[in-house]
Amino acid sequence: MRGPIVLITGTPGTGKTETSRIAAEQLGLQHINVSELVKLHECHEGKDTDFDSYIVDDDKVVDLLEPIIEQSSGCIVDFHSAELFPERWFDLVLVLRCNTDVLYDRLTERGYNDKKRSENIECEIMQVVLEEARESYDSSIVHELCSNDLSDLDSNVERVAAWYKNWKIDNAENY
Ligand code: DAT
Repeated sequence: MRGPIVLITGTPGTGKTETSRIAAEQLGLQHINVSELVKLHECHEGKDTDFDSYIVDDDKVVDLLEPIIEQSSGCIVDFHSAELFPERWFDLVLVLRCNTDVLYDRLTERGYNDKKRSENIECEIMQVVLEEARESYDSSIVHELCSNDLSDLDSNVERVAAWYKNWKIDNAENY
């Protein structure tokens, strides 16, 4: 039986990678940073020069991840989009949210150009990723979490840990 699969999603800069990295390390789960895999395995159709970002080939991403997910003993998938993955993959979907002033500073620090930063802030204001997640997965597994400061980071990691503990109890016979 495969292990628990968690999706941590949200607008770029909301803290997906940081949250996933710490939670995965603490819980002994694999961290799958999909953006890194897109670059490494060229699951894209080149770069959108206006936005300085890769045009992701969704089918290639799903084909690449499918065997990894199916054989996983437990992992956290980290990506800024929630709609390209099959619904059956995930046991828990966390959507990280951020205040716009906080996000503005993080994206500035990351060196995003004005257009890319504005696009992402608008995406956060319009709750694009949250809506995607709500449309793609059962509402009972989708949760919205604040990720503005370090206490949020701690409590979000704790949230994953508490969920994982329960998952292990519920799946004790098979896992
Ligand atoms: P993402 O993977 O969503 O693009 P990230 O994990 O790379 O975001 O985080 C962006 C920056 O913000 C990085 O410098 C770490 C910091 N950060 C992430 N979550 C945070 C939080 N809850 N509180 C304070 N800083 C945070």
